[in-house]
Amino acid sequence: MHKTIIISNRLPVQLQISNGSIEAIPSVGGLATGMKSVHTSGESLWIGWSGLTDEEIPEELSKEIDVVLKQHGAAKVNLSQEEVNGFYFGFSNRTIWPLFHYFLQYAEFELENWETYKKVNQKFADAILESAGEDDTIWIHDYQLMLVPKMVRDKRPKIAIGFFLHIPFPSYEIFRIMPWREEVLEGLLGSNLIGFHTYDYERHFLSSVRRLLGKEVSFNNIFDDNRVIKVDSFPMGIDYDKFHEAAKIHNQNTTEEHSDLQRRLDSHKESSPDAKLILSIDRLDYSKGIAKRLHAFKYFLDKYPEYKEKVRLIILAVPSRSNVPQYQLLKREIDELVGRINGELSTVSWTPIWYFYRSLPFENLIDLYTSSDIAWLTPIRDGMNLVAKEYIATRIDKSGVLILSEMAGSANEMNESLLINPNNFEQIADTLYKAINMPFEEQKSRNTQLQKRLARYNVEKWANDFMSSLQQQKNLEVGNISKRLTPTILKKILQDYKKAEKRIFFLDYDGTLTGFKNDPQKASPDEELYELLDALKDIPGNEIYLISGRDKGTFTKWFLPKKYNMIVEHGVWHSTNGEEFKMLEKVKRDWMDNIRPVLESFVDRTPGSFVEEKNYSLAWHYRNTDPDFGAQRANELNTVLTSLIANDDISVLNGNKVMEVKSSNVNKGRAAMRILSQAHYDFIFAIGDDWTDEFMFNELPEEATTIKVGLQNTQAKFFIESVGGVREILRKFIP
Ligand code: GDG
Repeated sequence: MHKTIIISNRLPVQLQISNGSIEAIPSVGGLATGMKSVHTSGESLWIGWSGLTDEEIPEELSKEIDVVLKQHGAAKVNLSQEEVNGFYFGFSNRTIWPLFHYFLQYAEFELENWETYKKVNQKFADAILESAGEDDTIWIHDYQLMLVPKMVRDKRPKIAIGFFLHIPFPSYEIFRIMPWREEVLEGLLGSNLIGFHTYDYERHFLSSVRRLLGKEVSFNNIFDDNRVIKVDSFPMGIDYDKFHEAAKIHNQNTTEEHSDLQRRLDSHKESSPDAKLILSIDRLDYSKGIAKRLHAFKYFLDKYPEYKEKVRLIILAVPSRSNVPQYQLLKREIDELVGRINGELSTVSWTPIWYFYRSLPFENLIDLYTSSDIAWLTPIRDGMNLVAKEYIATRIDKSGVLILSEMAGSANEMNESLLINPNNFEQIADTLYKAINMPFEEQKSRNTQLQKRLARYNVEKWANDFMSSLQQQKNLEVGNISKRLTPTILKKILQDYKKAEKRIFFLDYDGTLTGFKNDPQKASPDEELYELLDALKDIPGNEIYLISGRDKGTFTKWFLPKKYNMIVEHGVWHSTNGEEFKMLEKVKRDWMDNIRPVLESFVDRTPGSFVEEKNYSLAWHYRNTDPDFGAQRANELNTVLTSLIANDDISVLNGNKVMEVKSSNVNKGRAAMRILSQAHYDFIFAIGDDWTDEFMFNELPEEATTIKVGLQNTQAKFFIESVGGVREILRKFIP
């Protein structure tokens, strides 16, 4: 049976060892709940670190722990204290976390931590490889494991791998600061599907892939050497029913059934019925903006002093990563701030801030959500923020106001909340004022919409959406196999070739016989290519045509002495047997004087681009420009040219990082057909990589063998993934 392997830094169970016996207690976190539908026992395995270091696990218990974990469908990766320090507290939380949350000042770039991160990622990958079958599906989670997809892919080229990042992906300008940025991107590209919470993170990632790795990106697909990787956004939801039902039960509880915390909250309500409770819950993390929130609260009370004794702020800060110095400093800062504000403003009957620094049981979380009039969440940067969603889910009578930072991923889906910029104290103070005074009807109408959306796109739907998208992506590859040039298809082609008496080959040059160079003049043929073409050409019955958009001068220099047959400038000229080039088509060139200045104006405005002037066409090359900017300019140029040439007999070809303007009656298809019309061939073969070769694939007779190099849409019968495979195929035609 095929299984799903989920892999995350931590397991969805917590181990407790007491008096030599082991217990695994299921975690209540969002991820664990969300994955429940995916993680059904027997068909899935969850791999992660148990939370205990090698030093903390008595040797004699290690095997027993494995047995206990197995009962929960889990397996552990063993980490030493040193590994946890370098990998988790070090690289994950002192490099990636601050950088990806735009806290550059906290980001440390320690080579040693990076080395440990790599080593530990390999440990996770090895654990997957040990348990994974070829048809299993792997889902890797979060920033601690970004190198794992490639490490698994290298060993299992065909396996389905999905990756989801739970934190923001920063803009290219930030991401590129990291010394090991290429390795991290390459690591992620081992996946078939890469998911983010929001479109913005997706867009930032794609931009980094284009700029740093130079990969071709089309919409949300990345074309790697031989694979297409899909990138998409899947905003994570919550277990809506769990929170909603818990709140319902909570509201029906009698006073005797109330928790201690709820009793305190009740007595607060009784003593000051008009006072509003404002709640914030976060892990104690600088990205959550807790200190700023405290300053903003003070600012609000200074601006609207009439609310003194009429509001109370409850802050629940959950201890987190206390081994990292930055978090220790933050803890101190918040302790001091709370003390200062309370000291300054408290009265005999009023403490403005209730501050809890601990993790509370789930029931207490529900007590807080259901008792608070306002949830106030002001992260400075947050991948999603599930607390905002949980608060809304618990509002059974649809009362309550959510004030949410626009820097949280959840702000994208929670438009009906009051969105604020966490740095704008004036706006925050006014929004608090608005929230306190919001009529119930308005609260109800906002929360009705929010609840509907959260109930629909819950965490189960999120997980299922991701999994089905991953499956689709995988099937797409399988679907392509019918057109991929498989060894069996190639064998059949070779049989036809051997049987034939008169054979013709049309071979595109750039991107087919040779890879692309930044400077086209540098893509000159190598010895190996000459030898290959000579051997092919010398086989009786073979006619070889190089067919290219290049100018005749360059090909004269490179190939005329070799007496290769050539068609250049898309079909304007042709030469056979080392004779001078002759015109294959009569073409006009009077339009060039009008178009040249237009292209030149684009060169002036697009650094790195240049115009190539051929005898009968003009080409604007933008391979060396900034990829986003170049693509944008190409679009612009396309619009300009289309309007300019509307009545002319010329057309624009969009090639691979080049736009070429030429006479409409010239193309590789027409040229190839003219050659074919001069004799009868019983084996026709054409191979090429870009748009200009599509004319050829389209026009050649049905029986021709046409092969596209690359994974883009094509009219060719077959495709191969990359230029790397072309020569290997041609060599097969030489006995
Ligand atoms: C990362 C990203 C992204 C909190 N205190 C207690 C408690 N919680 C629970 C909440 C909520 C979860 O912890 C916190 O989730 P967040 O989404 O708010 O934040 P992170 O922990 O930073 O999570 C974040 C998330 O991954 C998912 O992709 O949204 O942006 O940073 O579920 O209810 N639970 C209990 N006691 C507490 O005291 N029981």
